[in-house]
Amino acid sequence: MKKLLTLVLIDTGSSLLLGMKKRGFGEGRWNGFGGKVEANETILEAAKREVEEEVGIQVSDLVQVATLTFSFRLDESRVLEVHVFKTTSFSGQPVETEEMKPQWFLYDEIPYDEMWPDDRFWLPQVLAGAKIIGSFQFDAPASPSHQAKIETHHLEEVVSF
Ligand code: 8OG
Repeated sequence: MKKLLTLVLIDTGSSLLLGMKKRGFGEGRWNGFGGKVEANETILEAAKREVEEEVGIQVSDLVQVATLTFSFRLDESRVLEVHVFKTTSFSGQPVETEEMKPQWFLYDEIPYDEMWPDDRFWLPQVLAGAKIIGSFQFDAPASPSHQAKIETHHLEEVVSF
């Protein structure tokens, strides 16, 4: 079954707010903020809720910049569809939570080696203003002991969502 997830990039135009994931799926990696869409909410509502829960700020003016689909050869039952949004508007101060430790990174200091391996394929394009539909096939879902490898990927630039 396909699982719907959100990912929010808080972006000033020259730096990006990332969080070090402290627990769960993606632990030990820097990422934007997001998580699962619950049954009673829209994708956009989920995106805003997750940012507030994970880093304590309120975001508005979210613009969708990517839809990324992830599949895993060794676990075909698992397919993730991640809706990625970008915004420059937020209120409040980023705070560390049980889930994430936030830090601002200048664009040329983004720590791709400590991020999901697909991010280096699509994130630079998104930060440069592109909108992307992407799909990535990994060998297996990542676990702390296993660095998942990308086997195939496909990216397409779109005009709008
Ligand atoms: O609820 P949970 O923390 O498990 O949500 C996972 C978060 O990680 C969610 O924001 C979506 C995001 N995510 C993936 N896969 C990938 C990926 O390959 N790259 C990036 N940058 N984020 C991902 O689930």
